[in-house]
Amino acid sequence: MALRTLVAWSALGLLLWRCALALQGGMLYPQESPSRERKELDGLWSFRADFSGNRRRGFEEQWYRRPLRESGPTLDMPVPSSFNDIGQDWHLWDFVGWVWYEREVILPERWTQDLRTRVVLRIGSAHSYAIVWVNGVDMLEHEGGYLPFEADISNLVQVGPLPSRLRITIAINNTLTPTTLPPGTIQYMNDTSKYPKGYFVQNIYFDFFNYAGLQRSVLLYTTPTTYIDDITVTTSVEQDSGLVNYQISVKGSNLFELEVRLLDAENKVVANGTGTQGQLKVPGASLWWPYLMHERPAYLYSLEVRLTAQTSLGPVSDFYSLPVGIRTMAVTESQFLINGKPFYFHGVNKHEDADIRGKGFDWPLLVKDFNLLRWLGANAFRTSHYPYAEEVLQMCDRHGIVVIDECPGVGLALPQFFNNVSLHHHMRVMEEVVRRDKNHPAVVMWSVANEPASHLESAGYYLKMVIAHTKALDPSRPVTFVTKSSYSADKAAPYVDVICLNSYYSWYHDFGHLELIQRQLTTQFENWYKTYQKPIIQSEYGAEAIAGFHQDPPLMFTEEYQKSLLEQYHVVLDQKRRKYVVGELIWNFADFMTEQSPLRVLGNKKGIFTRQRQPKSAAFLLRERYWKIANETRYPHSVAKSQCLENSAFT
Ligand code: BDP
Repeated sequence: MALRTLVAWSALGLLLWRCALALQGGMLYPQESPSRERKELDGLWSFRADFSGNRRRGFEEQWYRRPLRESGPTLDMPVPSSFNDIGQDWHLWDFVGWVWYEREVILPERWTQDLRTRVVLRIGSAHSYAIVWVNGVDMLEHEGGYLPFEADISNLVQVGPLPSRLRITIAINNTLTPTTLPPGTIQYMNDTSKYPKGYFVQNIYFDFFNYAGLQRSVLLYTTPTTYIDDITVTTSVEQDSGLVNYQISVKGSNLFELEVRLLDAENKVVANGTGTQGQLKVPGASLWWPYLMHERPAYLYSLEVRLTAQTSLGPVSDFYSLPVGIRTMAVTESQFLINGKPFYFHGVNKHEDADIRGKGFDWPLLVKDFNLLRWLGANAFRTSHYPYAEEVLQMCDRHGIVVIDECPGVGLALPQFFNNVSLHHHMRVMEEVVRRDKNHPAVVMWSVANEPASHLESAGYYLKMVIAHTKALDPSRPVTFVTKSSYSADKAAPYVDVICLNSYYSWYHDFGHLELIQRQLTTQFENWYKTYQKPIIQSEYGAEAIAGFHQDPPLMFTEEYQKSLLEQYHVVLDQKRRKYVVGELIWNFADFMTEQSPLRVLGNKKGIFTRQRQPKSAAFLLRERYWKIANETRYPHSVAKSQCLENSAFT
């Protein structure tokens, strides 16, 4: 077996240290610690969509200058949530343009009086362009949904007598343009016999509803003025020792000391170090294994970093604790190795949406989805088609669910989307994704795009640059994009480490003809493998089924057809997975909302679960299959049992 040394941790772990991210500053997840506090601003915000013709009344009238209620009527808007499904007004559901959020908050005295405290405002995500004012002062702008951004607001809050009352105003624009990710276009309908003057529609080139708003938590948190700004961890294994390489960046002062300790799951210190970078050696380390791959999955250590510093105002200390999973990864011509063992992705693609909260982050939904993943015996998912909330990745780390982390590079369908401005933005988005997610052991691969028009020469160059940039940011992980082009036309496949293929045989092609799937899928795999000799993941396949629709013999849109289509795919996947196919991800975990179209019945119904997370027949089929594969591929070999249901056939 010729080992492709694309992603061997041991060789490359150190490299990562030298590869500083182009972005300034870290994006550590805000946590409470002896030196840090957080205050969540979730709950009800005041809200107004700017329905004016040019959507700019809010700027013309400077709505950020005074409380929003003083410039007109406001709605109650829950945060986190998408604003679209909350109201009863269809115009809000479909709104394109600027919406305004506002919230007032009173800060604790110690935050405003102790000048050794740094106060930060963090927005988990705002889709898609955001401007933030605090007490009417313009603090921050950010382009791109699905990723966090923050501003140090200490100067603003540490000024006067108590109480320190903050008014936070956030204007968000969900308009998609040829240079946003995802891209889109605005089309003015000029035929006044059909449309009123100024009428426009937003065209998008992807298949999910463009939910928008403050869809993740907004919070305030503190650090000392000299603080741990970022931590980068890479791991490798040498004989039976785990090696944890760390690099720490500190901001605020050059006069500091750092102590680093690694604790095991029982809180026992297993290694320690000092300084901004180093390597910790853990003899007999417990490795981080994916769910169902090993008897002891998802083992996490904690890297505790303690900073002490001298400042002009006196000594300060900071403390941050980062979960660390020790694991290795490598890609060969035909395998994806985790901890030196072949890993087979048997999982799902997801979306973040569900019922009235749209894409708003929600703990019950998160826990339910993880229970369903474990019930299913799924060991992986792709964050189709944008980075998910950080809390999702934390769950993956804890439960051993492997993640292909995808950026919002979806809908790159038109030639004009492959321009230099987009390329620059796409690279920056990858910097933000890697900066946020680099320390999650669950993340094993970056996906820079979904189904771009990769048959175009311009797309080939564009994707080559984005992939190269991503590899420079993080040489430790493989990089891919997901293609639907043919093996002979794709111009960017030469640059990926793993080929990810979407195909919809007997659904979008030769619909109704299930008997063609085996032939067409076999040809697909063989052509791609012959051309590239790289491992292949069937990154999407599936069929629509409306829960409760039944027909025998199976017809499209029934549960039976969905199930039969999957069965046909599985025959070929079973032949190829022992060779070079290293994964299968069903499209989709659950039904999800889309734009309205004659092809969609209240959204996309390719879920194996409904949008309310109830199983269709296909879910039971996949469950049986995933547990079977898990039991074939477990190390050391032993039979795993579903821990989820007592009345299950698998317990
Ligand atoms: C694939 C896209 C996915 C769609 C799916 C479908 O990657 O976003 O939802 O098709 O049509 O091509 O169901």
